[in-house]
Amino acid sequence: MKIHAKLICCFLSLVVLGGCSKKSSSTQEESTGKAPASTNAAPAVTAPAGSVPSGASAGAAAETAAKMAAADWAMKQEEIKSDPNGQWAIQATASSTYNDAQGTDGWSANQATGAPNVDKYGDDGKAWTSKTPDSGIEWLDLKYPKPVHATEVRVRESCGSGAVVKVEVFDEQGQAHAVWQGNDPTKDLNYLMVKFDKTAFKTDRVKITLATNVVSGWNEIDAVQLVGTDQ
Ligand SMILES: [Ca+2]
Repeated sequence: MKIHAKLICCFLSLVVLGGCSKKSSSTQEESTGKAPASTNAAPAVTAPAGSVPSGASAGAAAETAAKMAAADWAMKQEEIKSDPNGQWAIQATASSTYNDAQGTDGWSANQATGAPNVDKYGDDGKAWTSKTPDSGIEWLDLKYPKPVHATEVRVRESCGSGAVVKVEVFDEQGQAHAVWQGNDPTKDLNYLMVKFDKTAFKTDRVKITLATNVVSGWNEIDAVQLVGTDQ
């Protein structure tokens, strides 16, 4: 019941702010002086600005563009989900979890294992998130069933997207190799796609580091796919 209420509140705040809050109370946000989360989260059903004619045809063009974008998004999600070279994590640990969630509790590290299961951008217990929303560096460490020569890591972000700052894979000796470090461009419910030259070693472990202070509100990760091959 508590979670239900929390989700509804989150949804409402999403509608109002376009951001990713967990605790409902706007009073809390006001009292901390935190600016509303960025509104650059692209609305799923509005037209690109500045390029449409006026009148009814504008509305129709906008609707078509939105539908096309939504279809592209769905196709991409499906393609990734069914990638024969992709694996989903089977174990995970994290620097911290919301409400100190353990095991299969909502927002625990384990919520980032398995295939993606968050349907809508926003706060959702089926994703991992850290204990606090904006305090700084947090990490998620994931294990995969099969060691592979890796070529890509795909991080599905589902709330407060854009806060990943580093992706590492580990070799057989347990040595970390950074495969990406930078400014995460991910917006909304989507993947950060990190492609790199095929690793000479095999890996079955990925570590995602976030700087939670760079995107206001809760930064949640639904799932992480490791892509690679035997040879
Ligand atoms: Ca999940």
